[in-house]
Amino acid sequence: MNEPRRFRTLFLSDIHLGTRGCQAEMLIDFLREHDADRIYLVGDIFDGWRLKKGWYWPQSHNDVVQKLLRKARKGAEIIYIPGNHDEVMRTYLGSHFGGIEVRDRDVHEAADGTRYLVIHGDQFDMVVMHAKWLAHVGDWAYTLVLWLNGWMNRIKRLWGGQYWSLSKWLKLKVKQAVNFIGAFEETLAGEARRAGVDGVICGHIHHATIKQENGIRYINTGDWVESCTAIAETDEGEMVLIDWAAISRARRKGRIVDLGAAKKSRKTAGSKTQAA
Ligand SMILES: [Mn+2]
Repeated sequence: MNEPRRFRTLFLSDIHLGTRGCQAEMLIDFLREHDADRIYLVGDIFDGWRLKKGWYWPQSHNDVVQKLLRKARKGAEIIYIPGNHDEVMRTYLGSHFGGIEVRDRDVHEAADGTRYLVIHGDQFDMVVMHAKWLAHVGDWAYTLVLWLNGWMNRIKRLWGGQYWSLSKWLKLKVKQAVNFIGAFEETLAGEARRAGVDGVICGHIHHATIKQENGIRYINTGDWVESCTAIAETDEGEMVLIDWAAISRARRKGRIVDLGAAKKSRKTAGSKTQAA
């Protein structure tokens, strides 16, 4: 087995452990093959809303947790930034669990000096919904909407919190969803600017990307429900998007090619033996 590929930092979000949609096996493979000095868990790591409706926790979901704890034991710094589906973790801000620290948001300084705000992103749902009129009002209204957003989430949860699936929504209303993604990216980039940093790394909308948005670096980690993506920082501070589903697919195809290559090399080796 190959040595795991080491990065300076890994960013993972929207794993949704505790739901049938969670691609735990894919994530276990990914964690087996990747290591980092620092790992950010950028929210919705487990799905408290779903678990409250009915307990679903197969062995593979345990294995994901064990793999992460093991990385922490071996010296990785792990920072847990809660999201809306695991917002129960927001009551533990500043706490440590088996070497994992819980923070509401963080500023990550990359090796090249670029500073990123790391946040899940649900805090801005209402800002995104009302982006148009919020652009015309003052700072106090923006702050008020952020505050309301927190309460809206709490009320939603009290009512049993309808499970919000972006993919389902995408299929229903493609055009509006595209607009929503655009507005989300703009809002989060705006928040990074307010925080006085160069970029933002977030999750929440299950749509992985690395782009420039009005002079701000916008990075989304994607998810482990559909896309199986992660963001990794190299030792030089470069941010790369790892599409693990695509890599796994290519490998499955590659295995057939490899078998052919092995046959060929055996033939070559055979002819060499004959010649010798
Ligand atoms: Mn979320």
